[in-house]
Amino acid sequence: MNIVILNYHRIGGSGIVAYEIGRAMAEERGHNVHFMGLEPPFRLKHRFSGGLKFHRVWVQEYPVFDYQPYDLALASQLSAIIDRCNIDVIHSHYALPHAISALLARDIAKKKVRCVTTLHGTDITVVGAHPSMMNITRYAIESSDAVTAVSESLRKESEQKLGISEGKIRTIYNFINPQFFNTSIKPLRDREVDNSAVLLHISNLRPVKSPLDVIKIFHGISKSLSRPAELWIIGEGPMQEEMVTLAEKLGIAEQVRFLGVIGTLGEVIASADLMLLPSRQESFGLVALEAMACGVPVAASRVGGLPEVIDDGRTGILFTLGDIDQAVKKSLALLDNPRLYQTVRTAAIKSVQERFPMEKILDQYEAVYKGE
Ligand code: GMT
Repeated sequence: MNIVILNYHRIGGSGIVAYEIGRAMAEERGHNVHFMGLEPPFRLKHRFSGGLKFHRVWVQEYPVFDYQPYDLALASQLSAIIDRCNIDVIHSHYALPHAISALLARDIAKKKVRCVTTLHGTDITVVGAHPSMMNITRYAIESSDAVTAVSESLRKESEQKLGISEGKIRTIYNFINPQFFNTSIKPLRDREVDNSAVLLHISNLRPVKSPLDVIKIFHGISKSLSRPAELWIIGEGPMQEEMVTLAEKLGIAEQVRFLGVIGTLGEVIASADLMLLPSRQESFGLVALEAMACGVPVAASRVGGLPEVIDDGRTGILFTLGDIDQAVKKSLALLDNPRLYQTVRTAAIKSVQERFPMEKILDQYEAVYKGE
C-alpha cells in the first residue's frame, strides 16, 4: 500500500506514535510511507530507509492573510501527492486540521483513497468540544472511513461530547518501540553508589500537565523519604518559571533539576525511581508506558485513559486529581518498601509487554488500513 501519514511532528506522544507506525509499515511490512508536515518526524532525521519519504508542506507567507493557512496548503499539496504516488490510505493524526485536510485533498484529487483518522485527546477534549470547532470535528470523524482513539476513555468521551454513534470509533492503544524503552538500558547513575531517589517528570509543562503539583508532590516526598531525593524535569513549557518560583518558596530549588528537551529519553527514564504524572487530562499518557517499559513505576492522577495504562497498586499508583497528600502517601509507601517496589516494577514491565505489544497493535492499524 501507499500510505500518507499526517501529523505535527514535534516530540509529543502523537508524533512518536505516528512516526513508529509509519516506520514499521515501511521497514517491517513493505509499504511505502509518505510523511507530510512542516518538519520531518524527529526520529526520521536519523534514518533513510527505502520505503520512507518526507514531503515538506510549503506555506506561502502572504500579508493579506491574518494567519497563514497551513491546512489549506496541506490539502492542496496532498492532492498532488495522491495523484503522483497513487496513494491508497491517508492516516491523519488529529481530527483537526489533518483529517479535514485529508478529506479535502481526496475531493480535489477525485481518487478512491481511504481516510483513516486517529484521535489523540486534545483534538476532542479541548479543541473539538469547543462550540467554535464542534461541527467541523464531528464532520471530520463522521466523514472518515475509519476512526481510532488511543483509549477507551477517549473513545467514549468523543462519542458523548460530539454525539458520534457507537461503533464509528474503535480503540487502538498506543505502544512503545522496545528498542528505545526496555530494562537493558544503562542508567546515567550507578545505583550501587548513589542511593538517592530520583523522581522524574516529562512533559511540555503546560497547565494540563499540572506542573505545580509535580513540585508539591516532590516536596512532600522528599520531606519524609528515608533517603535523599532529586526531581528531574524533562521538557520545556510556559509554566517553568512558576515551577522554579514554587520550588524556591518551598526551599527545594537545589533538589529540582530542569534538564530541558531531551531527544533520547531511555537513559534518563532508566535512571529514575518514580515518574510523576499528575495531569488534569491525559487521553493515554504515552510517557507512562515508556517509563513502565523501562521498569520505572508511575504515580499518576486517575484521569482519562491513565487507569487503562496503570493498574493502581499493582503496576503503579493512581491518585485523585489534585490530592497532593494522597499522591505523597502512596509514593512513599512504594519508595520506602523495596519488596513492594520490585513487585510493582516487575508487574509494570509485564503489563507493557502483554497489554500493549507493538506488533499486535501494528496489526490492528494495518487491518484498519485494509478496511477489515
Ligand atoms: O499531552 C500533550 O500535550 C501532547 C499530546 C500529543 O499530541 O502528543 O498528547 C496526547 O496524545 C498522546 C499520544 O496519543 C497521549 O499519550 C497523551 O495522553 C495526549 N495528551 C492529552 O490527552 C493531554
